[in-house]
This record gives sequence, C-alpha cells and structure tokens, in this order.
Amino acid sequence: MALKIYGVARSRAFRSLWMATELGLEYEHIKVDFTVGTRQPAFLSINPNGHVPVIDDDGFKLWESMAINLYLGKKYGSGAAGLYPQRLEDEARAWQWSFWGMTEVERPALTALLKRIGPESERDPGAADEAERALAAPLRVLDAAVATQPYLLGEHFTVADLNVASILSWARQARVDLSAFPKAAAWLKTCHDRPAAQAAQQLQRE
Ligand SMILES: N[C@@H](CCC(=O)N[C@@H](CS)C(=O)NCC(=O)O)C(=O)O
Repeated sequence: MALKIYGVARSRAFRSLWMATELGLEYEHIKVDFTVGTRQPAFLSINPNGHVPVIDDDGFKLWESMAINLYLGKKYGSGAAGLYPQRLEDEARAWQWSFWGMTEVERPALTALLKRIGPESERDPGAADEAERALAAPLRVLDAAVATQPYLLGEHFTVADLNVASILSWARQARVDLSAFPKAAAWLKTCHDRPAAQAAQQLQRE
C-alpha cells in the first residue's frame, strides 16, 4: 500500500487517520504506541522526535500532524468540492486555523483532558478547571468565526475544520463546558458527527 500512517488512534495520529478516511484513501495503519513504540531505533529513524503521527507516502516521510493533514489534503483533496481550498487566500486561512489550533488550543485542551480524565496519577481538578478557563479566549474566537458561516472557510467543510475539530476533540472528551459558545459547540458536533470522524473514533476504541 502506498500510504502508511504510524501511530495508534488514541494519539494525535487520530487527526491523520480522520483525514485519510475523509479523503477515502487506502492506507496501512502501523499502530505505534506513544510510550514504547516511539522509542524504538527503527521508529526514531523515521521521526527523530520520537512522536506520532508520521506518514510514509510512497517513500515520502512526514511528521507533525497538521503538516501531514495539509499535505494529504493538498495532494488528494484539491478538487472543486475537495477538502483542500483552491484559492491562495483560503489555503492561507487553512494554515492560519491549523497553526492557531496548535498554538492557542492544543495545550489547554490536552491539559484539561489529562488533569480531568487522564491516568489517576495525573488528575488534578484545579489544573483542569484552570485549563478550561484558558480555553475560553480561543473558543470565543472560534464561536465568532462560525457564527456567520457554517465552516471556518465558508460554506464547506475543509481541512481547516478537520484540523481544529480534531484538536478540540480533547476538550469534548474532557467535558469542557461549551454552553457559552453555542455556535462553536454546534460546529464541533457537526464536524465530529461526520462518518470519517466517527470511523477514526471507533479506531480509538479498538
Ligand atoms: N506536534 C506533534 C506532537 C506529536 C506528539 O507529541 N505525539 C505524542 C502522542 S499524541 C507522542 O508521540 N508522544 C510520544 C513521546 O513523546 O514519547 C504533532 O502534532 O504531530
């Protein structure tokens, strides 16, 4: 198979598994876990950071979940109704939202998850509440962005939505209260209800 995706679905590889499924790609799933598997010399030779996800697309190796999804989108989803925007400005906004997700949302969302429902030894309700409070500012931005249009780039679901919604899946799992951000909450549910997202979530349970 031409495309390989490394990383168990309970890791950030979820994002790329969702993307590949959304694009209808066939791929080989190499279920590297993020404790032991990422430390193996064979794995470190494809990602010296020791992190998943990684893809190998017919010999082309790429790491960083957002970069992977933008690459897959551009290569396989650039058609007229595709997941990847055609106009340069829309492409730039897909990058904007992806970088925004990583820099503004990921850390508090992950902290809320680990501190609220992570391993017993990690749990800390106070830290989870603080992370939830830190999410309010980016959630306000998101809420406004989807108040006047259904998706981040306009009328259609794109890689921008997928990337941000996949990062925010941690916030939903952490039961972050989204009631003050009804538009963002509705948008997130719409994204997570997509069959490809459901299929990737199913992989998390296997
Ligand atoms: N910025 C990277 C982060 C990747 C990352 O930290 N992945 C975690 C799993 S969710 C991992 O592989 N951890 C293993 C380790 O750090 O040892 C991305 O988005 O791909």
